[in-house]
Amino acid sequence: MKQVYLDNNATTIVDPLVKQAMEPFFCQMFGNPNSLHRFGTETHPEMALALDRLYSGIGAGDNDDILINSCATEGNNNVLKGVYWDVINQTGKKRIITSQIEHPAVLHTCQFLESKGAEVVYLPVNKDGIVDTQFLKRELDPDKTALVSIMWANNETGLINPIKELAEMTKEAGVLFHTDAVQAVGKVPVNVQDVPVDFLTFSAHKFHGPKGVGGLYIREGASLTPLLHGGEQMGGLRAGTVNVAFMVAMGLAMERATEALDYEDKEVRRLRDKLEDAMLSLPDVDIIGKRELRTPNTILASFKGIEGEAFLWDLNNKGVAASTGSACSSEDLQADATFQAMDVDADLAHTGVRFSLSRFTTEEEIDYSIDVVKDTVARLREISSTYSG
Ligand code: 7TS
Repeated sequence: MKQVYLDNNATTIVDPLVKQAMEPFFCQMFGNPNSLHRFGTETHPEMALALDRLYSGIGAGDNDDILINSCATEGNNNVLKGVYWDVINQTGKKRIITSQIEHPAVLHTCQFLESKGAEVVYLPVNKDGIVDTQFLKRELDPDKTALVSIMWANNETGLINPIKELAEMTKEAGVLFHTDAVQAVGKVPVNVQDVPVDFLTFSAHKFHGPKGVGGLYIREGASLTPLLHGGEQMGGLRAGTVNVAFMVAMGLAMERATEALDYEDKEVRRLRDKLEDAMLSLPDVDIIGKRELRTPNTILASFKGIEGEAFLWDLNNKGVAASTGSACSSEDLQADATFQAMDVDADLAHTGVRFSLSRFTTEEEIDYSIDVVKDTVARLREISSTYSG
């Protein structure tokens, strides 16, 4: 049976060239980069190249830092807990402003910090499903606020926040700004020259790198207490022997994802729109968020009267892999807050299904998925009408 992977917001296939690039670091160039012998030092040029690729990928300056870490969850924890130690615990500024639609890596960390005395404001989204600068303006009291943390693009809806405006407003107020850019890197241009963020998190497995490696960008001058203490790796900002293979892989994955941005914007978008149009040709289907406000690869669709999980099950049986939202929040969709703000039918919370493409998705796969979606919707609706009849 044909297998079509349409859950690329959860994770992506490793680019075969990226896999090939990390191969030598397991059994040949396996030295600890901190060792002084040849086994250690021979890894340095490849590590420097990987860093260069990461810096160019997001437009980082020479004096900025990019910490190589284990994932975006770690990066988000590092920023929020670091600011807790550095600012909230040391000054009268107790407030963190975030949004209701963040990934649990931010939301649950904020809830933990609330239990330790931080005051957290969870901004709602507007009728377009994005965080409005006006909402931020109301809460952004520089005397009280330690950090603003707003995601670049949402993982469930693909909706892109006005991140430049939000970051500029925060900077003008003299407050630190963090963005979780996990769902933006490799999908839309991400450039810290244009957007004045202090901290930015990304994760290799969302742009065709391996799982278990990520990056945390720190702008020059913004300091952050480390999450991990120990050795002097990463200039003392993150202790622990660097995973050289994964660092090299992430560098190449970043370069290739950045080079493919044009393809993403045109071809991935075209295939996404083709699938979306086919869904919209069916009765009682809603798609969340305007197309032009979304990353080019994402659709969150609701098929009225069809329970999301039943739908996924049927799709899976026919070889199409989609999801009911974040694999990280198993019960409710993170997007519940979005639905409320957008006045979307409450039923959607149970009927929402996310389809996310990548540059490895083919036209043939989309055509097959369209047939499967149409058949499945017809079949499930027939069953439900038989029962209700
Ligand atoms: N932030 C965002 C916006 C994400 O989408 C995810 C993963 C993470 C952080 C966590 O990344 P990790 O590197 O720590 O794994 N999101 C999803 C998802 O939408 N479905 O499965 C995982």
